Parts: sequence; structure tokens; C-alpha cells
Amino acid sequence: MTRIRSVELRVVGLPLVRPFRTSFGEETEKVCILARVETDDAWGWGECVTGVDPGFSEEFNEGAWLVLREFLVPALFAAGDVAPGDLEGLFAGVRGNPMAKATLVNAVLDAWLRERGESLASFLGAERDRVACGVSIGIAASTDRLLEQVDGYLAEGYQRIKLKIQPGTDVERVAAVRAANPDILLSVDANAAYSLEDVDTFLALDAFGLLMVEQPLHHEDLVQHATLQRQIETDLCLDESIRSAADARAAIELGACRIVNIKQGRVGGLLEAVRVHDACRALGLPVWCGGMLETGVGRAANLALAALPGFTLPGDTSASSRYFTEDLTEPHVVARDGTMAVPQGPGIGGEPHPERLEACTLRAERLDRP
Ligand code: NPG
Repeated sequence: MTRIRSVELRVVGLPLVRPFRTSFGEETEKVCILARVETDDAWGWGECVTGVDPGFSEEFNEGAWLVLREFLVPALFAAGDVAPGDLEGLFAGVRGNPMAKATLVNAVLDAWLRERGESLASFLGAERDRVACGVSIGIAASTDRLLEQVDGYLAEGYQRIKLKIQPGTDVERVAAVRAANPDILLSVDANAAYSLEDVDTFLALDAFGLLMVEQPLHHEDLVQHATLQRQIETDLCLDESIRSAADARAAIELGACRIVNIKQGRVGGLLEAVRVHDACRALGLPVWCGGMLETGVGRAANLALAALPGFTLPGDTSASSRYFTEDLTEPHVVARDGTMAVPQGPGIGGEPHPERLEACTLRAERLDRP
């Protein structure tokens, strides 16, 4: 049990090394909320995966800030002593908002582990100390630019290339990347930009030996994903559609996917992420660790999660340098063999450099236990 004395919320902004374009928009700067909780003996960090706009999910930074400040932090203060596993119950009165909830679940877990001197990886049940890394490439301005980027990331060692696609910028791009790289692990991610009327596009993509097609259809439509999965050979993977272990079980039972992307921030935090992992593993589905352009804080949590045994496919656990010239934390580095070290220190095994954090802070507010 631990007692949370204060919660500091911050909005930070870091320029991206190159704009990141998906079917739902373009980002040139990473702007996110960080929470730092303080207990009597330690402190812990959580990163919120919401973005500036409600494009990827309903949640977004300003909304998550309010949910944290007005509802979740007061619920935490009202509770007295807590264990990390209590938070989901404390937050049950707030419907949805898994990304806001994950911020505090992860921060309290980090503090609790730091008090005990235990690493997050060990607590979650990690079975390896390095994880296989893939990289996600935004929609490029041209096929030539895309091919250059693919070459660059392969030279850095990445073990899997994922291409963002949208209607009209899909089959021809995939064909070009596959022709230039016949043997690589290659996948595509549509971020829900297609409908069942586009089945011909997916039948055409079957020709390229893709590892998976990620989230082709609307995030709320598992039945349509199941229909599409029956019509094509390539494995479907779900991301936006999976917000809990219950969602994962439903999707698998319906035949809506054969692979699951686990983003701890999307499912309400690290504890539910482990339950998604366990559910998929019990039903024989491979999972991999997604990414939301996290700073080093969220990236450290992702790396610990990706070290669990069911994570058998390379994740979007890319190096800090893929996104930022300078991260908030010590950078996470991809080795030439395309693997990255799982942090081994207490909790998430690192934290923001104070000066760098101050330089990136756009707004901060400290909330004290009344
Ligand atoms: O490596 O962190 C990463 C990014 C991987 O493509 C990636 N993330 O749709 O999965 C996604 C996408 C994303 C980025 C989603 C930012 C939402 C925000």
C-alpha cells in the first residue's frame, strides 16, 4: 500500500524529427500530458497517450487533462492508501477514458515499484531483456521518398517495416516497397480508413505476403472485420478496436482478427495490457506492442511490456531518435540487430532529465492531497 501525496500534471511539447502522417492527420510536434505522483517514499511517472486532436480516439489532451484534474486525481486522493491494483476500481465511476486512466495507473505503479526497488519488467513477468523492434512509417510525399525511408530504417536494423496507408495511397506503395525488399517483414496500418466496399484493395494486398493488415475498418465494427477476415488471406490485426481484454476476447471469438496490437495506454494502463496479453495467449494469438509516438517515459513502459512471452512479433518500439532529436529521458537506442534493451532499474527504470523537462513544459499544475 502507498499513499499519494501529490500529483503534478504537465503538458510537454517536443518537435518531431520528421512530420508523421496517418490516415487521420499529420503531426509535426509531440504534445502530451505527463503525470508525476509523489508518495511518502518515492515518486512515479505516467505518460498519457492522447494527442492534440480526438483523431485516433475520442480522447485528446485537453479532455484528458480535465478528466485527470476533475475526476481521477480527486478519486485517488479520496481513497487513502492504495495499491496499484486498486486504481481501476477507484476509477470505475468514470466511464471510458482509458488513456487518462492509464496515466495514473502507470504512475502509481511506477512509484510503488520504486519504493520496492523492483523493475516494471520483472513485476509484469518479462521473460527477456531485449525486445525486437519494428518501425512505423507515415504516409510519405511520394513513393521514392517512402523507399528512401524504408532503406534508412532497414540499415538501422529494424526487423519489421509498417507502412501507413489510406485509400488511394496503398497498393502501389506496398508493391514498390515489396519489389525492392522481397524478404522483409512488412505490414500496413490503415487506422480505420476503409470500408467493406474496399475489399478489392485488400484482395490486391494479399499478393504481397504481408505480415498483417492493421485496423482496416471502423474501430467499433468487429463484425465487419470478421467478414473481411473471411474474404482475405492476410491476417488482420486490431488496434483501435481493442480497448480491454474483454474486447480482445470478443474480437477473437468473432474471428475479427488473428493478431492483436497492444498499446497499454489505449487499454487503460499496464495492468489491463497484461490481461489483454494473457487473453490472447490463452486463445493462441500472437501480440505485439504498439506505440503512440511516446517520449522516453511511455517508451520505457512499452519496452517492459513487450518483454512478456506472448509478444512474439516485433513492436513499434522504435528508438527515441526515430522521433526526437533529444528525448526527455536518456534515449532508448536500437542496436544493429534491431533489438532494444528493456530497462532494468526500479519502476520504469528512468525518468525525465529535469532541465530538459522544464525546457519542454508548456503548462504544469500541482495537485496536493487535501
Ligand atoms: O512507433 O510510437 C510509434 C508510432 C507507431 O504508427 C504508430 N502509431 O496508429 O498506431 C498508430 C500510430 C499512432 C501514432 C497512433 C500516434 C496515435 C498517435
